[in-house]
Amino acid sequence: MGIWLLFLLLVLPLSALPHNRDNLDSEQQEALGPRSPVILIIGAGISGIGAAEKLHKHGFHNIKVLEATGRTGGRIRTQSFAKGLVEIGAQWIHGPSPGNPVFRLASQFGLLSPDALLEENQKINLFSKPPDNLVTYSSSGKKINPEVFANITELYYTWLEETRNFTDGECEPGASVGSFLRQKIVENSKGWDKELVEINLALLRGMLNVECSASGSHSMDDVALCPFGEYTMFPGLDCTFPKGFESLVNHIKAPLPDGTVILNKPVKNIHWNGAFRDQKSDAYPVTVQCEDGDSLVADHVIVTVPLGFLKKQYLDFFNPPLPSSKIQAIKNLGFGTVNKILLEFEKPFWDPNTTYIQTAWEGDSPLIEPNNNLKQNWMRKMAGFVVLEPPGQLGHVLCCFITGKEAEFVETLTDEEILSSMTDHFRKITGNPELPPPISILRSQWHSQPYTGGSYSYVAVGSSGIDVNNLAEPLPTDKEALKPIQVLFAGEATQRNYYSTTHGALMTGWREAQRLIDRYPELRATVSEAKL
Ligand code: 6YU
Repeated sequence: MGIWLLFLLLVLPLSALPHNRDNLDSEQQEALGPRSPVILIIGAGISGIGAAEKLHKHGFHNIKVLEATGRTGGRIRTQSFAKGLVEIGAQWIHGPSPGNPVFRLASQFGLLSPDALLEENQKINLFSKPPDNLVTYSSSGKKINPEVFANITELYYTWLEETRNFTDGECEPGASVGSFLRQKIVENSKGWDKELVEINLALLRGMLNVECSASGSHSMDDVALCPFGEYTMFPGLDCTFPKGFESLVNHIKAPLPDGTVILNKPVKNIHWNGAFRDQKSDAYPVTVQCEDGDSLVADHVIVTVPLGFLKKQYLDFFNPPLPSSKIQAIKNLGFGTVNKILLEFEKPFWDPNTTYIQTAWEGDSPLIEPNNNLKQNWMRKMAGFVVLEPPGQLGHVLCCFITGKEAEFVETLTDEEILSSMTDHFRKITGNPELPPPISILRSQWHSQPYTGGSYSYVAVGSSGIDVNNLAEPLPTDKEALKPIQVLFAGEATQRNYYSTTHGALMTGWREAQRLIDRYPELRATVSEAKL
């Protein structure tokens, strides 16, 4: 401990510190009366709502969740489309098994289908695998022999598994998952039959596009190799919510008293490390300024805004500014765009048991830089079409994923432009020039959402899991430990092993709630254990 810090500890009277109960002894706390700490949570996604519910359950009654938009759920967003409900954000519980808190809550609330609850499904251990009953067309309309696809896929998944075997310090600086896979492809392609080279390369390009949508990156060359294996999967066969993913958020928030969540309340900035007074003249270390001119004081603020928002706003959002470790983390970590385009058809042009339709674009290869004429080539980035289930309840709907710069470009197109390109594409691959166009379209535009700025985070080349930890670190940081915790950070990008997922986000909301719960043992004593 520095000599000055020791000196301060000995001489500084408690009253000189910002008013916070965890600096006071029990007599002083009693004299202060039973004021519950004021906690503001910024953002009503699953991390913010999860934090609020946990704090409420543990006896904290002075909580407000400030949400910029007119709805809760954030990147969990269920909408009506075709004859049923679809997701334009999170879709699957990745790894639905008891270790996964989203699965646990969804099961408790009775939100899952009987299949999803089968024990044998919870035990399936998958990192990544191609969908069953998949059909592949070449861009000029030839059906690709499933055996050709199966052979190259098997190789690809072996290499992909290998990308997870590195640990810190084992990689060249700048090594990416993309560069590793490319090296494997170059080495292996020397042994391929001549007539398979073009199709294998086109198929591998498509697999890298799928990988971009899992990682949320423009290119796998942007995703750092060494920390890639830190991302952890729970076992279980991915499943969906029959009544929509938002049904989970609605259940989590149900116990919160009316008025806890304030919608259409964008926060402009957070002033911390101060002594801000409320009407009763109590002093608080933090005040939050809203875009509508309101200011709210707080003992603690939990910031759950997406990394995409922080990347644009971190300079103006915090006063005093963030420490350099946090700024570096915000700049270094990746946050890309993954969008969905949903298309409804009057009648399916695919066989009833098909679950996935993909295109191998002739001439494409992971060994050649993609042409960057986005207007002409955006469709080549499509990762394929998932056939959404069940057709009986939903209608005939295909959902396509598109990532990166191409996804951002598509956000600028009109529905008509997208429909026209899609119709041409389906006519070409099926060889049916009369194929009827889709009857309706719905798509996400996550990049243009001002309070999101993209889809989810990844550990980019030049960053590591340490950046994720630094982003999660509360303020003031340890060096200023004399001060109580004021600003806490949650949200998917702050979870080192489960980033980019709903369960990762929920874990971080709970983590930060627990950090506060641990600081107020006297509140814990007021809550019966049965409630917890
Ligand atoms: C999952 C899945 N999934 C698809 C797509 C997307 C995401 N995810 P939120 O943003 O929810 O909340 C913050 C709030 O803050 C928000 O409401 C803002 O409005 C508000 N806010 C911002 N600024 C503010 C201000 N100034 N004032 C006030 N409020 C403000 N996850 O589990 N399964 O299938 C998918 C998918 C298209 C966009 C997903 C999926 C990611 C989750 O949706 C996301 O992590 C959480 O919802 C975030 O919650 P939150 O609370 O943190 O923020 C190896 C390896 C690779 C690693 N990746 C593998 C996993 C792949 C991820 N899966 C993707 C697939 C799909 C389809």
